[in-house]
Amino acid sequence: MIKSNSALLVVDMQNDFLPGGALGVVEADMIIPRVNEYVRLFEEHPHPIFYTRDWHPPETTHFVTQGGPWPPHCVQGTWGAAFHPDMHIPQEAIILSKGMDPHEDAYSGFHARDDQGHYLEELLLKYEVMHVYVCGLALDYCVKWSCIDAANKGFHMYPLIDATRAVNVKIHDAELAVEEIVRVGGTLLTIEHLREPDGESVLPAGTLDL
Ligand code: VGL
Repeated sequence: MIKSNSALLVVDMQNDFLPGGALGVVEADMIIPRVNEYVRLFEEHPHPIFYTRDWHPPETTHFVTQGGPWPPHCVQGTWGAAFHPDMHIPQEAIILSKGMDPHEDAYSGFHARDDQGHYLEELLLKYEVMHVYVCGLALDYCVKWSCIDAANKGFHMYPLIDATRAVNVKIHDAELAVEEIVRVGGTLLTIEHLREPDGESVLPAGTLDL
């Protein structure tokens, strides 16, 4: 069951983070149907749905070409920055962009703004959201930092662990990310918990297939 005063945050489901993209996350395409299923559940109620996107300028200190950690990706207006074509994006959904400043990494969705410059936190407060459900890419970067910021800003936070995948620069990064999210108060959920009338519980992290 989805609580009232909830919102869904779909993080960075962009071509460059999917297989074939500049920073393609292994098996990220496999989560698309599940992400779409969450979107439909939130749409039915209806609850607000936010989509973040990395939206970098061609030159940024986020890229190796300027001394940063990552190959160029999600450059504004390019194919790589577009949402994957199989993503279901309702008309009412709110698109938020981040990483436009040439000196910021902007991993967290809380650094993202809508086309009028409103940050995610302002919009969540406007919609009286208390519960933030988070899915998308990548678990060990933008999903993790979005979850941590949500908790720090006082929201209840629920990572949807069947609708995310990790970059795994190091092999245990996915598990470490989950541990960190749980430590700051996250409640791990899968689709069954939202489909069932009173289904919500904490899953033991050891049983997860990430
Ligand atoms: C991301 C690495 C670099 C993400 C963004 O969306 O998780 N990861 N930039």
